[in-house]
Amino acid sequence: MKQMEQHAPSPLDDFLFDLNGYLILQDAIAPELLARLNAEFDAFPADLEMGAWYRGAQRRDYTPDTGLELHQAVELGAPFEELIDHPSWIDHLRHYCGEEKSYVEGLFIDESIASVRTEGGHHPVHSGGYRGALRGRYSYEHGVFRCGQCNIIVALTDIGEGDGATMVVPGSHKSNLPHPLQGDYARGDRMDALPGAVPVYLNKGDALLFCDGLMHGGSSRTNPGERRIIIYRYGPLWGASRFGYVYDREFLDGLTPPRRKILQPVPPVERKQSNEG
Ligand SMILES: O=C(O)CCC(=O)C(=O)O
Repeated sequence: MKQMEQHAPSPLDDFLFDLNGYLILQDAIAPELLARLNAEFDAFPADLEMGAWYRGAQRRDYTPDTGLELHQAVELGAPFEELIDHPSWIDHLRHYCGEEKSYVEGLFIDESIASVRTEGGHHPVHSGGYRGALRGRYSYEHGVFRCGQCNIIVALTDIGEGDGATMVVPGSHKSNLPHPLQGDYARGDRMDALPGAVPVYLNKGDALLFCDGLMHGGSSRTNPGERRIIIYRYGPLWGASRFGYVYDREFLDGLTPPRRKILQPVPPVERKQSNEG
């Protein structure tokens, strides 16, 4: 198996990430890992009920229109573990949201999702700098990035026109005003024609890296077939699982130490028997 090269963020990456809030990492995963991940997707039970578990992951679709979304995808098997500290992006994540050059340097994955979208599916626009949660906030000050959360979306299928590409509003991670035509997330408004939004077309194996504070969502899939992506959300090591998922000891012990450190950066303190009372 060919090892991928470690990619460090370049000055151009930093400039474009600051400017736009996202980067496209071409050929981020090797064809053989792509094939193994797609084989895992082929085996997903398509009729899994909401809330039901498949291996260590749970079906939890974000909205009725997003399609099958398995949360805790890191627990779906070995190929998913390889994405945790993948050399194509891990140094970018450490740099953008890993509290670099501070006393709490390090990363944590607080959500991981395997997503299958079919015809008619979409994900309404959300986030943006305006009144954004601290968790997704963008910041660059004193020569360091301090993003609250950055996402990696890995494309397992080619994503072109009509395939339901992720859309972003470049620069919106720094917005001070609400988008006047944003629509309503809960109502399921589609973002296809949102002024300022652009689709991010990807070849299978490419990855999209973006600050969660960027306005983003998924355009309508109008083509037949499936769009397959994996989303890993990274943030500082002191973060917590958004939905309260915890890893069991056996799973953590089976990981390589660098991967274990990203899923459990601060191991719990074991209380020792006290002599007093
Ligand atoms: O499905 C997509 O393309 C976008 C996903 C998204 O917006 C999210 O998970 O926050």
